[in-house]
Amino acid sequence: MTRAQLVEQIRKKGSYLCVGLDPDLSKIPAHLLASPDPVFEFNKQIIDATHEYCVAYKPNLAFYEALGPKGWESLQKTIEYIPKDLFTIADAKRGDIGNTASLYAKAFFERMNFDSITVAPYMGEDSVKPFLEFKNKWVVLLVHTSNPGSADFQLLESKTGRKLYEEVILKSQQWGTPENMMYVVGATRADKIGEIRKLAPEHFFLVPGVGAQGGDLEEVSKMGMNKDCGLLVNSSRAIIYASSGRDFAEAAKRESQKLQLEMSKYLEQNGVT
Ligand code: NUP
Repeated sequence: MTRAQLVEQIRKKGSYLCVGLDPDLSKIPAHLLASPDPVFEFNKQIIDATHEYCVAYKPNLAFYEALGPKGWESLQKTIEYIPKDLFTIADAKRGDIGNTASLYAKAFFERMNFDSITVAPYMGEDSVKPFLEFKNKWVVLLVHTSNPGSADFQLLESKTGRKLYEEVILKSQQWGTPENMMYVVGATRADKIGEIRKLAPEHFFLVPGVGAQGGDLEEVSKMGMNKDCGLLVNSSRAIIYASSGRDFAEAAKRESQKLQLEMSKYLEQNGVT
């Protein structure tokens, strides 16, 4: 998907919501466990209930890999089921030497047809560039993550006086463009989002951490939005596990609609309509 297509979807739907598809067999409603593929059945019903209100889906690979070959099958079926006008993110956090990175790119962009993949920048340029060679596919680079441990390395100061995550943003802008690279910026440190926006005015940010991790949508939107919106705000557990009963899809619909309504207000306030 191109940047223009993504922006068009955001304007059309009045939403920059990304629904995280992190299905956990110990949490999905018990009545689904009897179906031949409970994970896919769960995702299918979540997608049916939420696709009007979101512009992206982000399956986190851990939840599928943990189930072995069957998990990969559920993931493949899920990605094929997602309507084609929605942006897809493989939250796989890959990163390796060049020839290996090329095969990771092939796996997620060609075999599974994801629009984008999360990549760790730690191994540097040659580990990221192979992902950028695919037309209309995106790298979502980890910059300032939402977890407490993000301070361990990301906030270290370099010789220049800048923090490591700032160096990542500046350096990576020599590799990719706002047309094929996004940055992961956690919602739990909304104060940082404004600073990061100054370093990367045009790039989209994938912002996880709203909902279960306590990030604030209003603050994230105020600090992070640019003229094309420039945000994809992810919520996983707060949507998909809004109810653990037979009404889980209805509850997910309610939660995603609530976020979409709030988002449409912020889009309007920022003139992104
Ligand atoms: O910084 C990050 N924080 C984060 O939570 C980068 C991520 N990719 N994630 C992922 O986003 C996390 O692994 C999970 O898949 C999702 C957040 O889920 P939830 O807290 O909304 O349930």
